Amino acid sequence: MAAIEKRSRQDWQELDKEHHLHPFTDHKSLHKKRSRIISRAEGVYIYDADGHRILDGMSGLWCVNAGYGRQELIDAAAEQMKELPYYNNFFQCAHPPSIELAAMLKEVSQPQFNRVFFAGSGSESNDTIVRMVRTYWDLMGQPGRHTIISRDNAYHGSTVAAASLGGMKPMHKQSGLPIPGIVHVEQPYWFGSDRSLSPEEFGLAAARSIEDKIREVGPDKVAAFIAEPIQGAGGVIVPPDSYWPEVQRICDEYGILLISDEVITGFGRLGEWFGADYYGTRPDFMPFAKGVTSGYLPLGGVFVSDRVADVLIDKGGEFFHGYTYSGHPAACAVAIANLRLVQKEDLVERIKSDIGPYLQDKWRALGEHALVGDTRMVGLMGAFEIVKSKSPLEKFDEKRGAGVVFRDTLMELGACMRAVGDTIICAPPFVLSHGEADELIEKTWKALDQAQDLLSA
Ligand code: PXG
Repeated sequence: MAAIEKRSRQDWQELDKEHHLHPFTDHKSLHKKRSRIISRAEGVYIYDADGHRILDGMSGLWCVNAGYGRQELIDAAAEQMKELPYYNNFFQCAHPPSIELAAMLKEVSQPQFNRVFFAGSGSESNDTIVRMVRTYWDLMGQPGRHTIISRDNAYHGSTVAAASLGGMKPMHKQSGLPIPGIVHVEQPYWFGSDRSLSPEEFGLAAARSIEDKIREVGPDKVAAFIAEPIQGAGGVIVPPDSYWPEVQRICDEYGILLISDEVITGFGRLGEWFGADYYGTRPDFMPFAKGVTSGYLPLGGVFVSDRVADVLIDKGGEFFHGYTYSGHPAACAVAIANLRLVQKEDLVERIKSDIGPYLQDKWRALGEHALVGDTRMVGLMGAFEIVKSKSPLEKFDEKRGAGVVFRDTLMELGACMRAVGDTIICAPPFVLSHGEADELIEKTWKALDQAQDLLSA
């Protein structure tokens, strides 16, 4: 029997307004127009309570990689819930789903990763990393090494430690963050710079800002550097090719732990299993979440390299950290089924050699529209920039909300992407067909034309 009652759209909206506080939401403005109620989904489409079909160009929130309605995942959850709906991995216990998944994750990751620590979300995973990184250096006899370097405009989650790692200024301002021992350097956002350097020169300079920061803080005080291979929530910031090799060089030279935040890029999004594989880095930690279960149940975790895990195990004693839902059995069972599905359908390779290049070509062509100043897409993770004029380059006044005008227009046409300021971002499910890619692009062109009329009115 379904647990959810049948109600009209208006009833849902009213109840929502009265009782529900949403994440990252200005409630006063939401209450003026009410929430869009999404009531079901199938394949790459979501449906609202009025029955409108919307092509989901964001895979939910960068997570429904396998698409909606996958019976294998539904069955895995139901069967595991019948067998063992919950037990913990504390107090010298474990259960088959958490063990099986840990072993499976080892198989798809780089050779330095043999162990995984489970959490319930990406934010929790990054909290775990702050604790583990500092504990590692304490155990190495270097307790002064507690500073973690991150980047402006990074997103690493919303708990106190994860938001501190993040570089979102409004988040810091609202709650007295970052916590001590977390500092930020510039992001490798060439289009957002004054473009006086070539992208390659700019990439090197952005990487070297990490080295400058290490010298400023003191090399014996820096514990780790954390970054998303491609910044996601910050606007799909694809670094110039020169960036990551230089970052790896700097981390190696100063003995600093490298944390590759794979919450969005993990499990195939870039056409490789991880962003670290795509860029050829060798991280010491990889936090993950989202795509590990295709979002069907919440699960996060951290790949911990032998360099760190061996020290924690040999010298660490008890690590005073963990979550009730670390390795939740139903979530782990769904993750196992999801990874098998990704393997069986060869979805990572499909992104690399089929749907990725197919969508990328069409995405690049959007650059011919008068409103589009820059396009970029790696695997199935892309963005374009809405501009007022291309030459000379002129952006819209922030208050004009050009990105939101486009996003809302596209939604009316039946497709969904996200606006980060005037940057439009897109990350469709891995199972997107060629026909669905055509539909997404067609609707984008139409929405750009309509947005252009609205913005010039
Ligand atoms: N790291 C990265 C790179 C993320 O993108 C997190 C950590 C935190 O994960 P949890 O599971 O705690 O949310 C994320 C999450 C957006 C948006 O608007 C992006 C995220 C979350 C919510 C909204 O793009 N990413």
